[in-house]
Amino acid sequence: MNPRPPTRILLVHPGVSDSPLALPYAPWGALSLAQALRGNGHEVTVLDLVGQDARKSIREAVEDLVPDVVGFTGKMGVAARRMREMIDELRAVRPMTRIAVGGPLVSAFPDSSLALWKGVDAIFLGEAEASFARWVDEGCDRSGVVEAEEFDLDAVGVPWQWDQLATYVMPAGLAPGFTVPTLHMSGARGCTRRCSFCYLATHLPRGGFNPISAQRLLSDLGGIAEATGARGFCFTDDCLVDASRTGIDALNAGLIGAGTPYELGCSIQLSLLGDSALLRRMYDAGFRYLYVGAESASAAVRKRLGKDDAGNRAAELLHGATNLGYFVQCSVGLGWPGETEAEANTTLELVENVNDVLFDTFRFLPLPGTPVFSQLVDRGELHVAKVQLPFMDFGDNDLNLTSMDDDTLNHAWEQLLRLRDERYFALSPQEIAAHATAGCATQVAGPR
Ligand code: B12
Ligand code: SF4
Repeated sequence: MNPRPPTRILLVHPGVSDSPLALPYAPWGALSLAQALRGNGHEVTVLDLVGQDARKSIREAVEDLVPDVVGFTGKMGVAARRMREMIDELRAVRPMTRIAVGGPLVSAFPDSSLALWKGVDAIFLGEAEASFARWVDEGCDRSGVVEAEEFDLDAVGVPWQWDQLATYVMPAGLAPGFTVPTLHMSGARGCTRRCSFCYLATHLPRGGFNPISAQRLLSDLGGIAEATGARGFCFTDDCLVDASRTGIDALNAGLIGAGTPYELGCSIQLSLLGDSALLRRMYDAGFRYLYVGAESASAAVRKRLGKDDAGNRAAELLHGATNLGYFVQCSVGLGWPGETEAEANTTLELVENVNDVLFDTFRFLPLPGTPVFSQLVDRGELHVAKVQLPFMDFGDNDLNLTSMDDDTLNHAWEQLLRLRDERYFALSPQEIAAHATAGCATQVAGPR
């Protein structure tokens, strides 16, 4: 038991957008920390300030709650800029408040002397339920970089005990592939694979995989359904279907045993679409939506990225899943290191020829902390100023790391956007409305 008096903690998700329309993904990281901290007797408030005026909203929040500690979730791009504005405002109005930041932005920029962390007392690497709780219990005195510690996720599960959660449930029919009110969430941390461009491996202690058990997940889905009315659940993790399949097998069995009470969706690896027994079993358990981070249809590009060897069969695999009754969404990118025109064309052909799948598109930007990023820097092929990088949004940049000249790459990119938009506008008005509303929550349109 913590011997100190309870600490008043405000956890803030600054939001990935200046628009309130980007609401539909709950601040799960902050909610998970809050559950762990409450277990130690602290008073915790979680606020998602997405779309609100950054300076005004944080000023009002601290005037209202008077916290001892404010913790921010750090993410890249617009989210990083919003976080900076909030920290500057907070330092101006309440200079004595302890400020902590965690989240993917810290794992990508783990140097506490960077201007990015000016005014911040401590930055937390990776999963922070255990390390942040310890920091608070010890009086919030430690400064600088705080390492992650192992934590059994079943201790908090899916942290749904939050009075705002129902506002993140999409009404029936609005989330692509779902016919019931649907909530997007995370059921695991990290990944069992090791793609060379992916940031996730740097985010977990020792680069691991940390799932919530199927038993705990099932119990939390029941709690969420009762509390919010959600009957659809979409898992955004790349690894709900992990390499060992232990978790998904147990989840399927539990769902079928419970009479298949929900519609479900998840991300899945391209090659796994070839396992029709797995897909049928998932369908029987209630899965209806699959998100495939294909990245490229070129087998050679995929090999360089450490992906599986399914590139040549991408069209066949995607069709296979839609034929089984799934709504399939697939993300592809251009601009991969060393990518040739022929390799880019393979991806364009996939998008042109596969008509029953919705495609997300992005233009690759390497993530700090990944093998690809280090290789490019070592070879002198990447010269992005480190101070700017945290504030850049992935997916839309003019970096050229390919073997193509700028005109060829730009032309390929325009073609990809045209193909994507043609598909998009071929949808019915209802489907467009659904996709536009659901867009930012159903996809991680970028390097994952
Ligand atoms: C859902 C999701 C989205 C959704 C919703 C995002 C939103 N509204 O915040 C959408 C689709 C909008 C999205 C967009 C993007 N995303 Co995204 N997304 C995810 C995903 C799949 C799940 C996030 C999640 O809920 N995790 C589970 C929660 C519980 O974990 P967590 O938030 O990390 O929290 C833990 C720690 O980070 C830490 N922590 C968090 N907050 C705090 C606060 C304090 C004070 C402390 C101490 C600790 C702490 O402790 C928490 C508990 O352990 C992750 C991958 C992943 N599995 O994490 C990628 C991920 C976060 N996204 C990523 C990227 C690249 C993007 C995009 C940039 C892609 C693009 N092309 O534009 C955009 C931009 C948005 C942005 N600025 O972040 C990268 C982040 C890379 C980076 N270094 O920042 C990730 C890690 C994917 C990857 N493998 O690379 N994303
Ligand atoms: S890109 Fe996806 S599959 Fe590859 S390591 Fe990252 S999360 Fe795992």
